[in-house]
Amino acid sequence: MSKNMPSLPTQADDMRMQMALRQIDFGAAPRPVAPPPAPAQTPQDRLALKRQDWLMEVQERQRALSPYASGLLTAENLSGEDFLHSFYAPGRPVLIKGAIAHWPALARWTPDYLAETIGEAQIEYQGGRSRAQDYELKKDKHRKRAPFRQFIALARKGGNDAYLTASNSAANGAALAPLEADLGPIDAYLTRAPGMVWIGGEGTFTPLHFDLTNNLLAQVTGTKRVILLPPSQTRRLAHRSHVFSEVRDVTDEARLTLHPQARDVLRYDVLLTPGDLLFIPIGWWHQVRSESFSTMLTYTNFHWPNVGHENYPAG
Ligand SMILES: O=C(O)CCC(=O)C(=O)O
Repeated sequence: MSKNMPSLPTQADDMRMQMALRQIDFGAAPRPVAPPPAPAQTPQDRLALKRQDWLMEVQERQRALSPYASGLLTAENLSGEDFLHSFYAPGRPVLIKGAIAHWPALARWTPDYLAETIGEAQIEYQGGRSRAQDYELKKDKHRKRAPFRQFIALARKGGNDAYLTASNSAANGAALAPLEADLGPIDAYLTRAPGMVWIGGEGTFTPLHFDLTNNLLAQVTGTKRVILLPPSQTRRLAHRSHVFSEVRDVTDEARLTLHPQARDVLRYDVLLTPGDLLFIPIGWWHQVRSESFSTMLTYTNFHWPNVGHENYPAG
């Protein structure tokens, strides 16, 4: 596995042995996708949901007994097989240091280079964010267009107002295509489908939410602080609209005063630096703050099924 993980040198070997013992299950047909559960209507339904939350918390406490089963691991040179067995299939996050450090983009993607390369091409970004709290939930209201050079000038200023995010990627594919030459493949985990570009200044903030896919974040320029919380913490996070938490920011004292149950949540703080990959499994809560001008890509095109979004009970 990783030369950075001296406490777990035999995990992959153990895993291979266990898998070999279970080979008999490998040919089994995939299980059909269950229909979304009916909404809780009766007091018994609501009690059943509370019991589900209870079980998730008990299981989390049990996982904490072992570093093999819990915590946020950091890896280097993680093979596709080890990524699948130790992280992707169990739905466990991992920070993979330096995995894309060799990409030409790492040395090139400064604000000046980006502005020169994309120039006046029209792009879409998320704007007017500092006047709103719900800019992620109402992302369509915040779609703005501008020549790329103008957007970069906004991003250089810093703050949370302007951010080019994954939700703009469908509109920006052609305009940002020249940047693809600066990237490389991540063949161990992903197919060759393009990633979604994020560009923003110091201070962009993505509030607490989870995604409906497994995601791989690839940090190119600058640093980001990512806070990850396991799905077992959901009961404490005022999950009321779509995939968002009303807590918004577990580091903000004012929000914690409104939502005191979120004060002692189990969380993992990650500093994402250039060259790193961060795997965020489906359903894991996260919030992200840029500490500097930042560029990043996100990918969902894993070699393995990435399902769940198609039958999420959206409410
Ligand atoms: O980097 C960010 O600001 C947010 C990334 C994120 O939350 C995601 O990809 O789901």
